[in-house]
Order: sequence, then structure tokens, then C-alpha cells
Amino acid sequence: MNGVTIEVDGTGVEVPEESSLLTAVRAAGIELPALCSDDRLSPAGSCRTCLVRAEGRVAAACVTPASPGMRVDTASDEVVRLRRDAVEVIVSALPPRSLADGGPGELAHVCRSMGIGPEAAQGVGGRGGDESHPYVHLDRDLCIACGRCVRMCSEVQGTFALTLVGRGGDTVVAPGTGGPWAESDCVACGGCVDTCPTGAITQPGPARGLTSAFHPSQARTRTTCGYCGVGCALDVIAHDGEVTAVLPARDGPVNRGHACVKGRFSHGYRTSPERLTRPLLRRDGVLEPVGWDEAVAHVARGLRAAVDAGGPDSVAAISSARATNEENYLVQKFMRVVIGTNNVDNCSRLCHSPSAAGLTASFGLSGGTDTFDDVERADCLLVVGANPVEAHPVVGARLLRQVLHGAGLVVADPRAVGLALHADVHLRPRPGTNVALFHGLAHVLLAEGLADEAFLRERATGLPELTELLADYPPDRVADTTGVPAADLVAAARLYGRAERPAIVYGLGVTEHLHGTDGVRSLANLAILRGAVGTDRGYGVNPLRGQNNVQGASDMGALPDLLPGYGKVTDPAVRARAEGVWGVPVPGRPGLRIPDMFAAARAGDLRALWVIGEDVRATDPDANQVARALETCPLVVCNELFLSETARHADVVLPVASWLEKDGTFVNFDRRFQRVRPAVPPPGQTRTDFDTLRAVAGAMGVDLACATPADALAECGRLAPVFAGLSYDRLDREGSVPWPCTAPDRPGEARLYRERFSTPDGRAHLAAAPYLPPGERPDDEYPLVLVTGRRWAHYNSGSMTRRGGNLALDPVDFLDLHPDDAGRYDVRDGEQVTVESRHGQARLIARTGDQTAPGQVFCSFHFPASGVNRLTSDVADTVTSCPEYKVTAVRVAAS
Ligand SMILES: Nc1nc2c(c(=O)[nH]1)N[C@H]1C(S)=C(S)[C@@H](COP(=O)(O)OP(=O)(O)OC[C@H]3O[C@@H](n4cnc5c(=O)[nH]c(N)nc54)[C@H](O)[C@@H]3O)O[C@H]1N2
Ligand SMILES: Nc1nc2c(c(=O)[nH]1)N[C@H]1C(S)=C(S)[C@@H](COP(=O)(O)OP(=O)(O)OC[C@H]3O[C@@H](n4cnc5c(=O)[nH]c(N)nc54)[C@H](O)[C@@H]3O)O[C@H]1N2
Ligand SMILES: [Mo]
Repeated sequence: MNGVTIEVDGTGVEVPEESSLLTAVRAAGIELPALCSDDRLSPAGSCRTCLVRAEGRVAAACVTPASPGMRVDTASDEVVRLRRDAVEVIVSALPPRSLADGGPGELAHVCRSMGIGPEAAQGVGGRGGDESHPYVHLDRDLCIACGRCVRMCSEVQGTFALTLVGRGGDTVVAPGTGGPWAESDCVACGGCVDTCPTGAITQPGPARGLTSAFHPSQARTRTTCGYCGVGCALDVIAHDGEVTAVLPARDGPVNRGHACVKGRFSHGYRTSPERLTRPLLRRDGVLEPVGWDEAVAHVARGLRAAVDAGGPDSVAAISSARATNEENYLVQKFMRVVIGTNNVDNCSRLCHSPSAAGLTASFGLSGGTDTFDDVERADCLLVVGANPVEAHPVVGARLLRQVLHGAGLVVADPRAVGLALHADVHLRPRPGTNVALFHGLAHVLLAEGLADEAFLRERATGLPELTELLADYPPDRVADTTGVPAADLVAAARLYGRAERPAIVYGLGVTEHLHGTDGVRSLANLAILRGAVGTDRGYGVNPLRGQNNVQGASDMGALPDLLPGYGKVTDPAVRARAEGVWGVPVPGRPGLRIPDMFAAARAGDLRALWVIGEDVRATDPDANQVARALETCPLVVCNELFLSETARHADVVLPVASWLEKDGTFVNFDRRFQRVRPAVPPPGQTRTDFDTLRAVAGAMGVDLACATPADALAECGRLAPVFAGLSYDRLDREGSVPWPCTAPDRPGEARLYRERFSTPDGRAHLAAAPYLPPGERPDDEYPLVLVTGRRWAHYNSGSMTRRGGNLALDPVDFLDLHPDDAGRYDVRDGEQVTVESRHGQARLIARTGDQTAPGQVFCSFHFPASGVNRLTSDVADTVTSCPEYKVTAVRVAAS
């Protein structure tokens, strides 16, 4: 440690440079109150409760730097009295109830430790509260104006929703917009709740007063969030089998004491009366509850009959990126070992399959190139087709923080998304024109001598072909194709090109296109041209993977062409390795991808489909055609939490446990394995996906082995060298381990390609793919381009977030459109509209604003009843079949 040694009450203590005296005193094991301080925040030095005597002078420890050799006294009568006075002054303004029940909060704890009793609280109160918000309540009488909530909201979350209002003793926190909390800019990350030392800002209900620092004597379970791919470490507090609170873990490797509305608060779905708790079987057209034995026997018989009638390839499974690695491992093992087919896929198909294909082709492995921590070293961020402020809020907050600390920011998104408001340059390409945009940027890098020639010579291939192609992409021509002004393009290329440590972060705006894989590869070109990947000069190229475990579902081989660890099923050596572990032959022909499964079903070639945790009827594109496929398929089995659109039409529905109720691991977007642990028991008769697979295999006469999830991970490690070093023991010890991790005694590789790329020739491959237009294009009949994507309060099909408080935060399914278009098509703000495409119809509520550009409209797909995916087409990425969700030609009319 590069440290500073100081003396605290006569004892030496060493702390890192730039530490405060508060850190040093605490490192010495001495407790000091510090009511305006939180180690996630910059110090304020306003409450005077951490007074010490340093080098003879009284000082607030939280704002005084520890300098070498300093002598600090914390224990003399004088400073003890000063601190006590400071706390007493604060407490005296509070009403007696602030300390009456000895609450679990920080202030109560401080008072207890100082022997200050409830009688010290003599305020009259009467300042009222705000209970308008479902998750965040304010009791103004308990506010001590320490400002921690305000700083949490600005410094950590980056939302700037809160402020202190009033004067002197009447100062109190309030939403910056005036008005009630529920109408403020608050995005319910829970940061203010988690830092408030007095219980002035709390989560309503039994969690009142619990924070990540103060949850004494409560049973808690460390787990990993089951919503998006960020992989926030959470501590779940439970009581009597119910979740009381979910608190962000301070030592979470990605979230570091932060979380978002979903992980923090959206667990109400668990106890929804609509939660499935018994298996259902369709009889005479109606789904009826049955026992597990009957349901399992029915599934086993049905699968066997399908294989007998049509062969193994007439059965397919869609595995869940919401489920654990071990469950995904078992799904693909079940299909390959019990059924004998490679017909298994997961929602990565709909999402980042172009990333997997593109990054593998460019660099060698299927995942982001670096650890997200390196973003904190980046001096320029290029955020492309991603809206992390809404879809990955904890990452969005960390990116924004980096920008507020001075990093340059280029945002490429047709919409004015949250980060765009802070961008140096906001590029607004027409949807579907990324490849031209990226080539335009690359053109400028080469033209202006911003490429890293030594890197290109020593570590890359493909420069001549790319250089030749880029001659056709000068800024003015790219401006015509993309709609991005040439000057903006040049400015963006210079920012990225001149940065010392540039970072690329991207999302579905790159992948969900007809040429999504080309998009990923031409984006990767930029990092290669700059030598900003596989070196210490940047944060490479990193997709913000979507689902909690979409990286893992693919890692585990729930893919039609790849076995666990990405060995090709067509490679005899790879198959032989799996056969050695499984003891049966592994089929060598790649299986069906999700859209091909539906096509096969419509053609009568698919006789059974097991859908595990994906609401395909709501979230796959061209939903009318998906419905037709499922109606034609003789047996549809669905593992679900709720009667989703898919479950509603299934033949058998198996009720399953959710992430809060089961054991396993997830892999997050920066390739970290992290543990998932049951915090509460699964409700009713629900079982884990893991158990349902073992049970059906058993009923078909096959022992899948892997008695526990830990066994499944161990078995996977024997099959796939990149996971060989992982085990539950190790994860329990180390918290998180990235892959590749090839041996128990070797660390995982968070940063890839430092010596060589993992391509066959060890080099990064530049791609020279020309720009080709999107599959759907507007015309006179369908004049608008519909882009679909995410909103902050809901999650995908919305099955979990529409059941609970999030619905109050975002109750309406909006179609965003520009006021010009509203005028042109005679649609008024707030009015119901019918949206029509060449494929189907949806109903939404119009919302006008300039977040979307003229000629474009935007909506989510979080409310299946609106029918948004009846609009989207079957156009898909030419390489991976990822749907073109981001471009659909539509027309809009008031309805
Ligand atoms: N709150 C919430 N969070 C989520 C989810 C959720 O449903 N809700 N879902 C999770 C999942 S599964 C995923 S995959 C991730 C997705 O996370 P993101 O990829 O961030 O999500 P999207 O909103 O689908 O798309 C990102 C952006 O792409 C832009 N875009 C569209 N077309 C183009 C184009 O041609 N070029 C460029 N440059 N940009 C374009 C859109 O305007 C949009 O802002 O989020 C995860 N997190
Ligand atoms: N128009 C449009 N459509 C899109 C997209 C888009 O951008 N635009 N994005 C696409 C993308 S990126 C994705 S990833 C998909 C997501 O689409 P889905 O995967 O269908 O969406 P989810 O709502 O995340 O989860 C599906 C179901 O899993 C259930 N579930 C949750 N946990 C578990 C579990 O542990 N086990 C089981 N068996 N079930 C569980 C939930 O109740 C839910 O009904 O949507 C795609 N659809
Ligand atoms: Mo996704």
C-alpha cells in the first residue's frame, strides 16, 4: 500500500494516501459518529459530529486529510463533549418519536453509543411528510439536513432530483421540482433511502430504517440481482419467509453500494396472487391444476411420443437467460443427452447474438473485452445504441460519474437518451445506418492520422481491405446516409481518436438490426484502429449484455451450434470431450435457432417445444406468426412464474422458483461468475427449473447426474476448459470470478488479449463489411420508423415489474413521437393511437416530445396487451438471426 502513517490516540495506523482522518480513525478500530458522511460520497464536513483534535486543533475528521506523522486525539474529555454537544444539538430539534422506538437507523445507533436518550429529542415536528411515492417516503420532521441524500442522488446516481430547501433549522430535503416526490425526477434507485441516517427518507413497510450499513440482527442473504446483466451484489433481508428489504452490497464489485429500482424494490411480484404455485395441464382446452407427478409424466410421455414420431430433431427447447447457469447447463444437457438434438437456444438470439458472433470474429472470444472497472480510467466514452441510464442504471450512473469527472462523451443514438444530455457530441443516426456511421468515424481516424500504426502492424489484420472500403465513406457521404452532420462526425472521431484511453460501450441499437453483426464488427474496427483493445490504453469494446444471465446461458451451451464453453458441435474433438463426460454420443449437426423453431412448428415439423422462462408470444418479433407456430405445435411446455402470454396457450405449465428463491450462479456483462442464493423459500408447490429438468429426465429413464447446482458447475468445468477453475467454494470465498478461468489456483482473466488475441492467428481482425440498408423501410403507406426498446421502471415482458409498485411509477404504455409528426398525423398528446405495420397492429397512448426525431417513433414492449411485437417484422441479422427490433415501418392514427 502506498500509505500514510499517522498516530491515533497514541497508536500508529497506516491508511492509503488522500485518506481523511475519519478513515484513519475508523481504521484504528475507533468508532466516531459522522452523520453527514458516507464513504460512497464526497465529504461535507457540515454536521460537526466527528470532531477530533489533530495537531492541537479541533477539526472535523471527515474533511481533514491524514498527513504523514499527524497526531490525532479522539478520546479526550473535551472532544468527546464537543461531539456529544453536536449530536445533542441535532437531536434536540427532532420530535421525540425520532428516537422513541430505538430504531435501527444510524442516528439511533449513535445516540445509543453516546448514552443520549429519547428525552433529548424535543422538537415539535409538524413539518409533514410525503408518501406519494410507492417506494420512497419522506418524514420531514426527521430530516437533519445532512445532505447525504442530495449527494447520493447527484454524485452516485447522477439524477440530481433532490435539493435542500428552507433556512437554518428549517432546512429540509425536497424534490428539486417542487411538488410531490412521485412527480419528481426520482428514479427510485433507493440511494437516498440507503444513506439517510435518521429514517427521514425510508422505504415504507417493515424495511423502514434498514440501510446497507445498519441492519442489525436481521437475517440476510448475499445474492446477485436477477434482473439485468449488470450483476449487482445484493443483501436480501428476510423475515418469516418474506423479503423485507433488498439492500445494495457495499462490496459489490460492480454496484459498490448502489442499485436500481428493480433490484432494490421490485420484488412484489413474489407474493402476487397471480403467481403460479401449482402445475397446470390442459384438458378439454382448459388449463387445470394437477400434481407434479402427473405433470412430469405427461411431459415425459409427450416428449417421448414426439421423438418416436418425428425423431429427436422434432423436439426443441428455449432456455432462460433469467435462470441460473446450472439450469441452463441442464437444459442443453437434457436436449443433447436425453432427446439427442442440438435444438436448444436462448434469448441471446434476440439480443446480443451479433455481439457473440462479431466479437468472436474480431477478437476470438464471445464477450466484452475488459473489466468494467477499467471504465474509470477511460478519458473518452463512446456509448453507442445503448441507454444505460434506463436499462443498466447502475452502469449508467458510473458512466455519468466518469463524465462529470471530466471524461469526454460521444453518444450515438437516434433518440435523446439520458446520457446524450451530457454528451460532448450526440450523433443521431437514422435507425439502421450504424455501419455507415462507424465507417465514417473510421475514415476520419485514418484520414487524420489518428490510427495506431504500430498496433495495426503488430497485432491486427485486414487493414488494406478496410482502407480501400473506407475510401467510400467520407464524412459528407456518410452524412447523407445517416443524417448525422459531417462536422459532428468529425468532432466525434477526433474525441475518440485523440483520447489516450478511449472506451466503447454499446447495446441493442447496434445488434438488433438486419446487419447487426456487421455493426458490431465495424464498431470493433474503431478500437482496433486506435490500438485501444488488448492493451492498457483503453476499455476495449464492451456490450452491455441484457438479462441477468444471458452471458451465462450462452456460456453454458444453451445454443444450437455450441457446447458449454463455446466449442462447436461440428468439431469432433469438442464433441468427444463432451461425450467423455456425458457417456453418450453428442449430435454433430447444429440445431434450430429460435425463429427456425417457430418456422419448423408452422411447417408441422416441430412436435414439442419446451419454453423455459421466455414469454415468446409477447417478446419475440412478428407475434402473430409466433402464435401460429405455438398453436400448430402439438406439445408446448412452459416453465413460468406467471400465466404469461406463452403459458396461457401452453399444454403444460410448470410453476417455478425465481432468482430470490434458488441456488446457483449468474454471469454478468463483464464475464463475472457470481453466486445466487435462496433468500426465501419458493412459494406453494413451485420447484426450481433445475428440479423440473431432473424430474422429467428421470421420468424418461435418464439420470442427468448433477444432483445439485454445485455439481452441475463442476461438471461444466470438466467439459469446458475456460470454466475449469470455477467452483462454489471458490465463489463463496472470492465473491466473483471472471472467465476465462482455467485452473482453481489461477485468477480469472478480467482483461482479455493483453498478449495475443484468441483468434486462430492471434491477431485482431478488422472487418471490411459495406453498409447495407435496413430490412424495413418507410414508404408512403408506412411513413414512420418505429424503434422499440426499454423504459426504466419495467423489465422486458413486464411480468415481474407490472406486479408491484413499479406499475405506479410507469402505468401507461406510451408511443413517443415528435410534435411535428403529431401535427402531421393529427394525433394529440395523451390520446390513444393505433399503430399499424405491415405485420400487425398495436394500441398505445401518444406522448409528444423531442426525445424522438421527426419521422421516428419509439415504444417499449413491456405491456404485452398493447401488442407491440405484433408490429415487428421477421427480418433478422443475416449472420445470427437476431431480430430487427429497432426498425419497423409503421403508420399512426388516433383511435
Ligand atoms: N429497465 C429495464 N432494463 C433492462 C431491460 C428492460 O426491459 N428494462 N432489459 C434488459 C435487456 S434483456 C437488455 S438486452 C438490455 C438492453 O439495453 P439497451 O441496449 O440499452 O436497450 P434498448 O432500449 O433496447 O436500446 C438501446 C438504444 O438503441 C437505440 N437505437 C435504436 N436503433 C439504433 C441505431 O440504428 N443506431 C444506434 N446507434 N442506436 C439505435 C435506441 O434508441 C435505444 O435508446 O437492457 C436490460 N435492462
Ligand atoms: N419489440 C421488442 N421486443 C423485444 C426486444 C426489443 O428491444 N424490442 N428485446 C428483446 C430482448 S433483448 C430480450 S432479452 C427479450 C426478453 O424477452 P423475455 O425473455 O420473454 O422476457 P422476460 O420478461 O425477461 O422473461 C420471460 C419470462 O421469464 C419468467 N421468469 C423470470 N425468472 C424466471 C426463472 O428463473 N425461470 C423461469 N422458467 N422463468 C422465469 C418471467 O415471468 C417472464 O414471463 O425480449 C426481446 N423482445
Ligand atoms: Mo436482452
